[in-house]
Amino acid sequence: MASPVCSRIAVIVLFLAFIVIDSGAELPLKRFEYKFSFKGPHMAQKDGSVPFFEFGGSALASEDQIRVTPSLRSKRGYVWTKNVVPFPHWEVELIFRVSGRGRVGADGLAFWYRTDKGREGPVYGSTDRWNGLGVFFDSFDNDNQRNNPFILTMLNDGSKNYDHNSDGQTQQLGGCLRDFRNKPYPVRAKVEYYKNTLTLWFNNGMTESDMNYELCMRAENVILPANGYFGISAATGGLADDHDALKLLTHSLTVPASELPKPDGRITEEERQKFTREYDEYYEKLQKQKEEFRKLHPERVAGIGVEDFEDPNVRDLRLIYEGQHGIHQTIRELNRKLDEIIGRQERTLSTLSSVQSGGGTHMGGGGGGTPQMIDTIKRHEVDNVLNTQREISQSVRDIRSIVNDVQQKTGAIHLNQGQGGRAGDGLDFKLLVNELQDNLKLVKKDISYLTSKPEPRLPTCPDLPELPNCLSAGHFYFFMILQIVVILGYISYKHKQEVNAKKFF
Ligand SMILES: [Ca+2]
Ligand SMILES: [Ca+2]
Repeated sequence: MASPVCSRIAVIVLFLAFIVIDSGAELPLKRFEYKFSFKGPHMAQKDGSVPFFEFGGSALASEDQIRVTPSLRSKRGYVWTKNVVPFPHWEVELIFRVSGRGRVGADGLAFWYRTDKGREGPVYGSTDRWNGLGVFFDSFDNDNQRNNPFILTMLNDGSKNYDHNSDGQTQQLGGCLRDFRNKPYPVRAKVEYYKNTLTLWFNNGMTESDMNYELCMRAENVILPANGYFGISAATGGLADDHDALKLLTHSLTVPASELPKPDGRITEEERQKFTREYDEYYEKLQKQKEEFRKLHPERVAGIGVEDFEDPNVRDLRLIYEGQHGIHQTIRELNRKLDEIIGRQERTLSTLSSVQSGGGTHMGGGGGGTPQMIDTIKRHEVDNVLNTQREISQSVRDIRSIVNDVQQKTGAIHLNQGQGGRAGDGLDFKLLVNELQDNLKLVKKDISYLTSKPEPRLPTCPDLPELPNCLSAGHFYFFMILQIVVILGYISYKHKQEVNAKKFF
């Protein structure tokens, strides 16, 4: 039960917060100033100009942006409002893109509010010694302090030269180290000058949102000259970036009436007479109109009385009462809706729990359903559920018949295997298996015999060379020739012996 209470408290706190914000709001009144703004689409006209702006140098306007400089070396471009800014407080949002192929870019882009239109010059494409404010988006690290890209604000009264060599670090009013180059979305800078306070917010372009602003700098007691011009300028150097201004959105800021200095109550006699005269004239006119109304609508005259014209105080009270009544009604309505939602949740939970505890009860025909079920479940939903259940039971029946079929076939196979003595395939199969088993046994036996048998003695050459069991071909021929020579020698010897013996006889 804690959640509904919390919800109601949250709603009430929200209302109170709105009331507090409303009553305590001291935000300036904002008005969009189209003569000091540009944005796409159709930004550039047919002749290439942008209404209420003038530009020069390398600046070029297209449908949806002004390319202040292209990514070419040593370029300078500038854009200025044609008219003098007539309002003392303002907020300017600049949406731009600085993109280049290099890891480091140059030189940077500047937003200006100054008393002259600083055409082509050395300070980010504009002239030096300005009178007013410069907000510099400095890409290139001239002083090698590894602190660029840097966003820097600088005031000047027309006497100072911007020090490029130190990146203006000693001259700045304030700034922040932020990378604004090559971001997925255009980056945004919002400059506000209100009641002598200068504030700069920066959106780093990592998202498309125009809300992700973070504070870059704030300075109080800043006095900017009146009647200045807004401008944008940019420059490239040895390195070059595209500097594209996509939008410039200017709002004038007005101090709320509650904060304006109260009149001291004294008015001149002339003004008093003028107001009195105006009041008399108005009163006479009103009386005349009442008379005319009475003449035109005599039937309603009786109903018109003093009570038809209410006192201003009474009217204020009535408006307050009506407002409170409206809030009261809204809270009651919210309460009612909350109760309704909680009731629905509880019903859903009870339905779920009843289904979980006794899922089969609703299948018997719905007679046992709770009253809430009858209230919430429609006829066609019940039909749908019944149809689905019918389909499911049909599927179950199909599956059961398939399973039976499979069981029967499996049983038949088992039977065939069990009755191995019968003729037919079963017999052949068994014979084949027996044969295979016998063969396998034989093979196994052979293998075990072979593995257990000692290694056969291979014929080897004798250790002694004089008893060769095996001969090489050379030895064989040698002994053969020797034998022939011995036999021939023996034959010739014997023949000689016989010849000698014949000589003695
Ligand atoms: Ca620099
Ligand atoms: Ca630097």
